[in-house]
Amino acid sequence: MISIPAAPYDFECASESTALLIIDMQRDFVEPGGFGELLGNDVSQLRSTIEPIQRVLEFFRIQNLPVFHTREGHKPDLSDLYESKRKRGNLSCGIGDAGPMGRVLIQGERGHDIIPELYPLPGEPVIDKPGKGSFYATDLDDQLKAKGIRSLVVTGVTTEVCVHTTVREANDRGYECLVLSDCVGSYFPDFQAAALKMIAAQGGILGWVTDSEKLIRALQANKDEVSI
Ligand code: TIU
Repeated sequence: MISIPAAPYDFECASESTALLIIDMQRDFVEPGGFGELLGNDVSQLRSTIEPIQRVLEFFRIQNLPVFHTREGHKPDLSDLYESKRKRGNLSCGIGDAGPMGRVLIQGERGHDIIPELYPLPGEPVIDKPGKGSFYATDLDDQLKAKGIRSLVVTGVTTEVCVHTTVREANDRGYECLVLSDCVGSYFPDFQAAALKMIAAQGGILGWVTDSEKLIRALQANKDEVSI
């Protein structure tokens, strides 16, 4: 077992049953002209997550540990888009409309794709999801079970929306989630702080919180021990 310093107490996991989950690191959320900006947000708030996620991703890749990416978005015919979601926000340019990076939040469009800094390698699963949670209307649970995954290292955007929804869904399905505070981002600094507190409060009611450096240090120490 690997022990990672975290709040509210050390997170214990085994490397063979742990995966990295990178949630919705798409142009539509982190680059100007995408869905995030059309919603009125300052997307630069999210960009500090990119470098720490890159370091964690590189570590998982070098160690041959499983990595899952997700993308929020909809089919070009909008058959998986509820009217309630389409109308939300009364946007003049909303989901499915033509925006600066193609049709907003639509599969196959430039804005929908994952940013080049974190682009999936061939063979890394990419879960396309129509909702905020990564489990709703996807086969993520089946894919994790097939690989024997029990623990998720959670990164991505946005902390209080898709990250929180995913952590809650995972929690109710028996997964243990370790959220990396510097690898999850919100458009709202006060939401970021509150959302992270909510996860670790009450004895880790939804999971654990640490940062990328503590995770990498613990995984590296475990690897060194194993190879001695
Ligand atoms: N708007 C917002 O904060 N988030 C989303 O719409 N989706 C995700 O969090 N991925």
